[in-house]
Amino acid sequence: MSEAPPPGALGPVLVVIPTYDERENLGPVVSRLHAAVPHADVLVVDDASPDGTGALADEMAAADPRVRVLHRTTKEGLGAAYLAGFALALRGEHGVVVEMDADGSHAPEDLPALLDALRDADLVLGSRYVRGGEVVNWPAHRAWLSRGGNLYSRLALGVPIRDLTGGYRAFRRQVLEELDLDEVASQGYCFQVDMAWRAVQAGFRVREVPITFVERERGASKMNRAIVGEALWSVTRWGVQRVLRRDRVRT
Ligand SMILES: Nc1nc2c(ncn2[C@@H]2O[C@H](COP(=O)(O)OP(=O)(O)OP(=O)(O)O)[C@@H](O)[C@H]2O)c(=O)[nH]1
Ligand SMILES: [Mg+2]
Repeated sequence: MSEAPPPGALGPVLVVIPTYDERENLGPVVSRLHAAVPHADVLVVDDASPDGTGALADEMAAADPRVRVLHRTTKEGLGAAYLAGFALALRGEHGVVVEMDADGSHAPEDLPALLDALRDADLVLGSRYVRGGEVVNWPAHRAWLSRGGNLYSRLALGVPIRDLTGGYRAFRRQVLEELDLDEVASQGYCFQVDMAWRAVQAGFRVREVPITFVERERGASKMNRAIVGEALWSVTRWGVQRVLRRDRVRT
């Protein structure tokens, strides 16, 4: 990792990028990231991708001190990959930890705006569904699934957040230190709702900034029915718990 002290009072920035079969995408996304935010360190978390993304990441790390790789032996989902990345991040000195997909959907060019918003927030969510946010090239069924999932999550949890399921985020280190990450069991995209919900409940300041989300051009999606089912079940459970807690306080 680079040793130079970065600008900004929040401290060095670590961008965690989970990868599973992203060989064609990882190089371009990290180049774009370093063009946009040159001081950002990168932690690639690869789950033994069959296409050799892990080996490519090792080559990138050998050539660039800002890049590190965490190799995991089995594919355990996005949530587990991020949790492993966060645990490693917290052993280091970074003051800001960013979540970013490897497939180019999260434009590295939007990262300065996320980091800027973190000055007066604890968690910044890149949002497709606030004014100025956008989704490009999504088929109708993906758009409806995402809109419906977000509407359901917002109503069930009672939070005024438009994009709870997005995965482009910047955390102040303190958020990851204070949340009980050992308790987070969500594996797929439900992980994103889980983390935002925990941050809100813990009283952290959560802010949304608009992003332009572009559907991947290369490689395959890892989205599947099990991931959607997990999210639906978990959000429903959290929503019911919230209502029961509220009723208990009233009586
Ligand atoms: N390490 C690891 N990374 C994963 C796993 N599942 C997904 N990812 C990565 O997480 C990011 C998001 O996954 P995507 O497949 O792009 O999911 P998505 O954005 O909902 O789907 P698309 O819109 O089709 O791209 C990508 O960088 C994936 O490579 C996993 O089990 N382990
Ligand atoms: Mg994607």
